[in-house]
Amino acid sequence: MKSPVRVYIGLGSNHGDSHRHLERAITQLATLPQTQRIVQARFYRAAPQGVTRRQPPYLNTVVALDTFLSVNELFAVLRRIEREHRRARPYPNAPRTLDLDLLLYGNRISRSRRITLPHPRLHLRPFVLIPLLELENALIPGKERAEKALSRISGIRGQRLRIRDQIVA
Ligand code: PH2
Ligand code: MG
Ligand code: MG
Repeated sequence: MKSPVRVYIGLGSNHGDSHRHLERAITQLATLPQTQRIVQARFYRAAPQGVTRRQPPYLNTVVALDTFLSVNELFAVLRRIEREHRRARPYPNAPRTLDLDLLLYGNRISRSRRITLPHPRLHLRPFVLIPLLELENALIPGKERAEKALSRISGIRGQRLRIRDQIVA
């Protein structure tokens, strides 16, 4: 019997009712076909990272799923859910109602034109690593475990502070 793949998805919102967008997206993910188990981390309020224009803070979390969906199927589903939340893309890194990033798909490494696995910036982002670590000290294939990645960047001034303002949902 084939076994499901453990995947991790990063969720972010900094436009509209972010709390509602994340809650609804998690319900949508939990009811996907061929998908078994969903575990969610708490919600974190985090300053936008790596953006050039001023924009509102993010609400971020991470969920884990066990799924039989392929990478391509899952990727298509994530884009569809974003569209259902009226996600617009007026310019790169614009504030968004919902961003769903495929972080890890089992231990898959992929550099196709559309999908890079693991997510190329996962190991540099405390707003991803901190909620991810609530679920598991996951191995970032080709790199190291999440805890190690976080310890590497937490020395960088301010990185940790920006995510300290935590909401327990
Ligand atoms: N997403 C980005 C850029 N910057 N900053 C935070 N705190 N959270 C995000 O989800 C985020 C970001 C691009 O997707
Ligand atoms: Mg993103
Ligand atoms: Mg994205």
